[in-house]
Amino acid sequence: MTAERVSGELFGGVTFEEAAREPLGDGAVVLRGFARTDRKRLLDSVGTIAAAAPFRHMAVRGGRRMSVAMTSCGSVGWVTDESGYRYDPLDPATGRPWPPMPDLFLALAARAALQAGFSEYEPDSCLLNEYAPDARLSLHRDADERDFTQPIVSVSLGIPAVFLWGGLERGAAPRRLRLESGDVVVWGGPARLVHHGVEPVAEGVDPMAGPRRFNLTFRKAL
Ligand code: MD3
Ligand code: FE
Repeated sequence: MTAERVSGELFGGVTFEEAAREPLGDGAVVLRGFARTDRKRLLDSVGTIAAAAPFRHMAVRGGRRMSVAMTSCGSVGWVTDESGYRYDPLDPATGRPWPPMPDLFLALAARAALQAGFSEYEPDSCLLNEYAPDARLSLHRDADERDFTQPIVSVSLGIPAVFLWGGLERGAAPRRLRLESGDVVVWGGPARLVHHGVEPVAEGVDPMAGPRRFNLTFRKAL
């Protein structure tokens, strides 16, 4: 296979990137393996970001700490504490601005959004989630952003997880979807405010990431 084809050149009228598109439902598209060839460089960037803005288990209102550890990069980062959720230009753990968004992150997110029909996607924040085995994310909506016309792009890295995709209303039985290292999902339009979550992650070891799952979610927060 030629390098041109691998990077997505026209091939029988259809690019490899287009061929990997799997519609999941109204407004949601799975791009299987879209970030596979970038896994190593993405994980290296996660390490660089975490060295400046460490992963931490944040407290939610009520005081419980999340099983998922989080950090951010970009001009703002998502934080939660006793006073609620917000996007903050400073990392409360260090008092410094969040690390800049790597060019690789921006380029990948824009390329994935384009595949789902969103041109000129310019996220200003990327939330990095770290899951050890047993960590989970209960059903929720991402509604702290200002502009719901902008999609969210998510990149899975490391050990697999079962993603839960609910309806627009709370209480709808969620669909289950296995996400593996290098899978990318774009959520926009009618899917932008669906309830979603992650089942407790099973034990496992990924050759590049070790016994962990990372998820990058790109957001246009401001
Ligand atoms: C569907 N993260 O950080 S990414 C989150 O795997 C979050 O770490 C999960 O949900 C994770 O908020 C899931 C997939 C995802 C992200 C945002 C969405 C799905 C979404 C926003 C709207 C609808
Ligand atoms: Fe979410």
